[in-house]
Amino acid sequence: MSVLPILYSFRRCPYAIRARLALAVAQQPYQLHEVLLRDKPAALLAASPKGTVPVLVLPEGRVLDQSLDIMCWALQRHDPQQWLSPPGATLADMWAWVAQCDGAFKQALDRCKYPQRLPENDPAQARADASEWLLTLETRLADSAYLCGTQAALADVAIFPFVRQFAAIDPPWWHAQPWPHLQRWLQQWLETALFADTMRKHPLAPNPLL
Ligand SMILES: N[C@@H](CCC(=O)N[C@@H](CS)C(=O)NCC(=O)O)C(=O)O
Repeated sequence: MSVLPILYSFRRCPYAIRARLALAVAQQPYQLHEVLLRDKPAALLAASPKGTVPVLVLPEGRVLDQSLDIMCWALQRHDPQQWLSPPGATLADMWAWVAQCDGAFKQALDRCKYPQRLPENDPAQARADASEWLLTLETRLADSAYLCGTQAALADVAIFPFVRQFAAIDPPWWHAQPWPHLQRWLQQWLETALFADTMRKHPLAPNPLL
């Protein structure tokens, strides 16, 4: 068994991105196993039969197969930027934002991204549904630099990979929206060294990281 935790990950998956960001900021070493979602390794399915990524297998055998659990595990070990406890917000405040992202927004995002996959999907309605929540973020970010105040926190990091995915569906449309604060917030995250590191390409074979 590995002495380091093993992270099964897929580079572009927003859930995996949020997990990798938290592991990186928390300076937790791990071994990265980049996987193909259409050809999942048996070891991943043995650790977590539901077959989604990210999955973190700890050296003692414990398996974390939810991205938010991986974020919390990493940040509870080391949280140098106070992502779990930003001034002026509680964990409950942050979970509320993340629940909106992972719930209704993610559904609308998938309907925008894969318009043909769902029967009777109306892409215009999907975009309108997604935009409704993005406007909530825009309103919030007009008042404060980050979702939970003046400091970046778990809510921002958990959510921006999904907004990134939405923005990438139709970049000219995204840039034409009257959402300057949201656009700035996303752009700022995309330009961080942390994000660049997290998005480095890795071969499919296991790769020691950090
Ligand atoms: N609730 C899970 C969701 C993870 C998830 O759905 N990941 C997608 C990739 S973005 C996945 O692995 N899907 C399985 C597949 O496409 O086969 C989490 O937060 O980790």
